[in-house]
Amino acid sequence: MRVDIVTIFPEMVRGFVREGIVARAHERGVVDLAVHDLRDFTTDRHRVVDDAPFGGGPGMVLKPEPFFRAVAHIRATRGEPSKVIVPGPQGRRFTHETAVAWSRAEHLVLLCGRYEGIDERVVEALATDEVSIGDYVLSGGELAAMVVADAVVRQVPGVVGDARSVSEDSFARPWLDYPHYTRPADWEGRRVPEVLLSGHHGQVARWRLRTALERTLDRRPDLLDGPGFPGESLPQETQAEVERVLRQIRAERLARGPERQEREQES
Ligand code: JD8
Repeated sequence: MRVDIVTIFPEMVRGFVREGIVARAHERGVVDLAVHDLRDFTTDRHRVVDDAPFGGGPGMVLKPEPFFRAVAHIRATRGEPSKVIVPGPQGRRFTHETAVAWSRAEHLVLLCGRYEGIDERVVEALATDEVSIGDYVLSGGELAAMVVADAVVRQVPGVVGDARSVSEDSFARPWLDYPHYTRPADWEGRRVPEVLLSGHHGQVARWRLRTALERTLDRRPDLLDGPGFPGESLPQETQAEVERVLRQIRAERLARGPERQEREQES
């Protein structure tokens, strides 16, 4: 897979490319990620990339020409992109499903905005997709582009060493992960749950499913009544087990009473 990121802050993105998952994918020859400085595609002496918005108002807007020249350069030197993605708060939500779908693409281009954003004609003429990574305000598209690249690249076969780590990722399942522990078994009096030291794989699996579902009920109940639940791709017996454990947790909580539950959640 090829990935090209166009930005006015190439050094910000290069750090991400040098470390972690994308670097590993690059070493393994699975992903080829290139960062392009938008200023290299200006034609004026001062390399100006922004201008005041038509219609007035605060801030600056990124000019169209450098983006058109950058994408033409990428087409000529790196081939026709499968997708040209513009991260922005006006985009459709980027989700795990999007990451999985885009991991099958041959060539992704990500265009990063700054200031008030990018001239809309760039989005109209060049973008295949406009995506937002979440409901909070970032100062530019770079962090969002890196989030998208990271999430997509780790779905490409051969990037994450142990394929189980990918298929067992939370959001690959429609509930949250269970808590993790490593040595020592006692850290200043804080003990690892006894069942994890027991060597009983069946008990460990049941404990993990139960704590995962308890956390999900507490922190992300929306995941459990969403349309993605209990998940079409899960084996039937897993689905049935999940439903059974959920009913059990809910029944226990009802029996315990709501006041006690609130106190327990605080501690
Ligand atoms: C791209 C410029 C900043 C946007 C004025 C401050 C994505 N989930 C997300 N939150 N924010 C962004 C995002 C923000 C961006 C740009 C992405 C380019 N800004 C602007 C308009 C209003 N500010 C994002 N994906």
